[in-house]
Amino acid sequence: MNTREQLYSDMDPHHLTPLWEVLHALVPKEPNTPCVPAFWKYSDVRPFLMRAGEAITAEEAVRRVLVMENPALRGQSAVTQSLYAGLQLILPGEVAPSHRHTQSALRFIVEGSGAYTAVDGERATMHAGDFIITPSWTWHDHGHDAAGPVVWLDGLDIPMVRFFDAGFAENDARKSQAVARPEGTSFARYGHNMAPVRSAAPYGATSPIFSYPYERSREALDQLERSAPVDEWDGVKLRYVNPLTGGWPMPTIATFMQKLPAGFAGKGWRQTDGAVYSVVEGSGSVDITRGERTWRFEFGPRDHFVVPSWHTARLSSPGGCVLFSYSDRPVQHALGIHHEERLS
Ligand code: 1HN
Repeated sequence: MNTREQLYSDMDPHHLTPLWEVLHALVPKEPNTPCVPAFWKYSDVRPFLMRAGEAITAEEAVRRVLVMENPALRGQSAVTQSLYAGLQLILPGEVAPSHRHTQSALRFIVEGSGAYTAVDGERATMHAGDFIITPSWTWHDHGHDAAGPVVWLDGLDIPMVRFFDAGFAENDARKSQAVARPEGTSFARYGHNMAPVRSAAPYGATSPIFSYPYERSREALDQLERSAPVDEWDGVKLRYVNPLTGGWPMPTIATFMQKLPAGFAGKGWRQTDGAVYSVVEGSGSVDITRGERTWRFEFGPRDHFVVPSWHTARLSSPGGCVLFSYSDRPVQHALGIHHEERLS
């Protein structure tokens, strides 16, 4: 053994390790995510969801969800290093019991309508394309008194909260929360570019709007497609906002909706925030490149895909499409580490 090897092996029992052996990996020249691009075709996933519907009730499962795991992070319930994604099914007559946790959740409705989620005693009825928020540490349960299966995308900051070792959770004594306010109260208070005169933010850094209806987002994108220049990278893309701050609707998760006009062939970009996409309407393709490798996903309605950090992506859509997406950008902004590069 040479001098260095002797040093390493002598100090190893003392839990000491030489930085110079790992420095290059600790501080890479550019982001070097272990995550890989991944694609979940809804026609592949849906049969498994329906089988899950036969295998277990929502109540027994607590949350009947198929977790979309990044293929390079199997076993970690993570779609990127910081984010979780899953598809949740609720069937008519079912209840997913009330609980709360410090992890924040978004719901993006993928299929069906008429189920509800209740947050702090106010229900929000789900329709495809709606973006619904469960703020950190709020009681929430889901139920379904209407017809047909309802499936939504759950996006949570689970890996982030796990990283900080800051997770708490509690089950409610009640299965479902009592209705405390009529549905739509929050939207009436905060959803019309107005706000109550004398009230503080009810959920701290999280938006006081529980449900951002698809109808409104879609209308905005349609009008902008007709009346404003289309971005060469993003098409027509808007971010959801917390109306009280103008900032992100959730402290840990940014959400976006974009429309690619028919014939769109986008330019490439890369960002340090890996993003999860849910295809709302229409079809198209995404090319994701890193180094020598390119992945191409041809997507249609209800498909999901992930563009990892610092992978170059290009979107195309011969017939036009609408995409919802989310990422950890608020955290990267807060830390001053978000980077974006747009290729010309
Ligand atoms: C959760 O509470 C929900 O409330 C969904 O619907 C997915 C994944 C991990 C931990 C808690 C929900 C979840 C979750």
